Amino acid sequence: MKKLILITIAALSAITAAQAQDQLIVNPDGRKTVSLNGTWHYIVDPYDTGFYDYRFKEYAEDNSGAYWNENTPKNETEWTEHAFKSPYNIQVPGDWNHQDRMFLYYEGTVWYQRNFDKPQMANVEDLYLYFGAANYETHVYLNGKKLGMHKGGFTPFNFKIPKNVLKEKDNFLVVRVDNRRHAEEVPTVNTDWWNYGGITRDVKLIVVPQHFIQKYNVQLDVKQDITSAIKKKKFILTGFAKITNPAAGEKVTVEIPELKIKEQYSVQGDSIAFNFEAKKVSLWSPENPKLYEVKLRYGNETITDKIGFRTIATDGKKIMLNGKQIFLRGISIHEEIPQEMRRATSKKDAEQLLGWAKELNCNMVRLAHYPHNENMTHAADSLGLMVWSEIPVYWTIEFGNPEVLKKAEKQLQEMITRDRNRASIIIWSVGNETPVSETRTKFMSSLAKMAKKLDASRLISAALEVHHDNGVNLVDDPLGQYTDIVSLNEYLGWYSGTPASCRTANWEVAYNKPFFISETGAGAKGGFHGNKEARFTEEYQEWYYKEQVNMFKTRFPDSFSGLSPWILADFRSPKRNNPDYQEGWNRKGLIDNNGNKKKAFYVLQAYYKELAEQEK
Ligand code: GCB
Repeated sequence: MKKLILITIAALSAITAAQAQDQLIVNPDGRKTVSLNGTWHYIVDPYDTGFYDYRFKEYAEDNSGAYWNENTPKNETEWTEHAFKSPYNIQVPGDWNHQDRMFLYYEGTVWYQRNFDKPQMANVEDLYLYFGAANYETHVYLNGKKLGMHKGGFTPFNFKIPKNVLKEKDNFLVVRVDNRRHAEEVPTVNTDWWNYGGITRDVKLIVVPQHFIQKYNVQLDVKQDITSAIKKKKFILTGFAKITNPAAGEKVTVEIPELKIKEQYSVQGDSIAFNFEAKKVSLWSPENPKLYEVKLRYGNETITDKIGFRTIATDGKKIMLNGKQIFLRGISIHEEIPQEMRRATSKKDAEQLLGWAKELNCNMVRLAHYPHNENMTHAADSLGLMVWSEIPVYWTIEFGNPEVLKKAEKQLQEMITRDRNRASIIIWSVGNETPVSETRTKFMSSLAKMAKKLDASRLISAALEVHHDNGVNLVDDPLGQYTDIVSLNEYLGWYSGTPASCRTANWEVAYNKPFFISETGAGAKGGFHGNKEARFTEEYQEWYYKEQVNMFKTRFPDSFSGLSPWILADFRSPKRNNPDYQEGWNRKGLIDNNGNKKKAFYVLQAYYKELAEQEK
């Protein structure tokens, strides 16, 4: 009996170990990698036939019916009911929805498969399989063995490949991706965006030595007085590195050649924390998106990154970038290429979206409503666009469920771990339009506190809703106590009244903090013209923007510190079913689904130009 218990415990811990997600390795592109992007095979499996047996029990690992097992019949008499082969081909990265019409509305399981050979490189000591993201629940199998599982559609994850599982040739990699929505997930079942499924971001093998730096951070010390540092041209840089499997006596070198910095640190336990002085640092800003090459060396590995240095803080009602007040000229963006009805993934996609934001004279973008791919944050770094980055805690999720909080916390942690070296990111947002209640405020404030604890060098926010009180638009959501910036989604003239309501609206913010409009917008079908009172005409949207701008200039509190209107481009949403004007599109884009600019684009562009000129 005792023996049996021991065996069971051993078996259970083996499963947990296999399924636990390995610590996220940051900056794969700054290391040795082999891309596994390209053409994969797939099986669509709405009934999860490849996962459960006919009693609907999960298959044993070695069962030949399980789709993670290669099951090629040796001759025509052998039974088999699955195989991965052409023409069932799918591109990775890429949502499945746009790849074949039959996938447009699909929500369920798709199995992906490809083969790969062991990379032929010097120092291949350990291999990790890395996914930029897959939406939503992903199970990964190699040569019939489960490597692990990950939940969350917009953050990266990796699994170590055990040496005894890897073969020299023809490794059989199978990935089960399920994008079904569930009440107890993050996001929950109800969102105003398309539930694109699949392996939406890059897949790669990361080649690391046995002892390596898993994550690190190099930044300006937020505790220094930045104005005097600028005057004296003397700055304190600070940071850390965390080592996987540290080797006795091995040191970490941090090098910034252009600043003539080369420092060595001994590892304490599994990490180093550092602080050093740097002279004449050219600070990162929208006007000067300066990035320095930073190298971190440990043992056989040198990781290369490009990092900008800047500080972001608040001073009463002001937002301060490098010690100077800044107004955020933003725009909200979904990670979607409207002309092709698909998720944005590549560098080129990022350049299209952020290029439009630059044309609009933006200095900031709100990447809604989930962490966007790394090409976006890297492009923002080099284009000089400040970023609001958000986790998909959206609308009414299960705030009373502690498991849901854990899921949100995990996504927050993954987002911050991945992107904390991006100078462009100035705001971590913990959610959007969550309905006020005690339970929700407890949930949301614990996320805000966690974000601060993980990264004290950025501002925390969340998009809130207005409270109508005796003819006043009052921004007094109790969550505002926990955020650095009080942000509001405001649709005056679209969801209530006409744009003319802006002329008489009264505004009050209950906090002595910067006030930010995280959304405002109106729908218009590109190319549809008419009377400005008529909904969905470009003229209505243009009028809306004119009245809004006028209200910002004349009736807004002095804490008004920026805006990110909704939204750069039209985006797909199953919730938008007006048959004449929407047809499955949220039409609040300033750019339509063919890439054409609507009239309102030019109103915002002119306002931003004016603001930019005032700043000079
Ligand atoms: C909002 C939501 C956003 C919607 C938008 C709209 O407040 O935050 O996700 O898409 O309104 O168009 O109504």
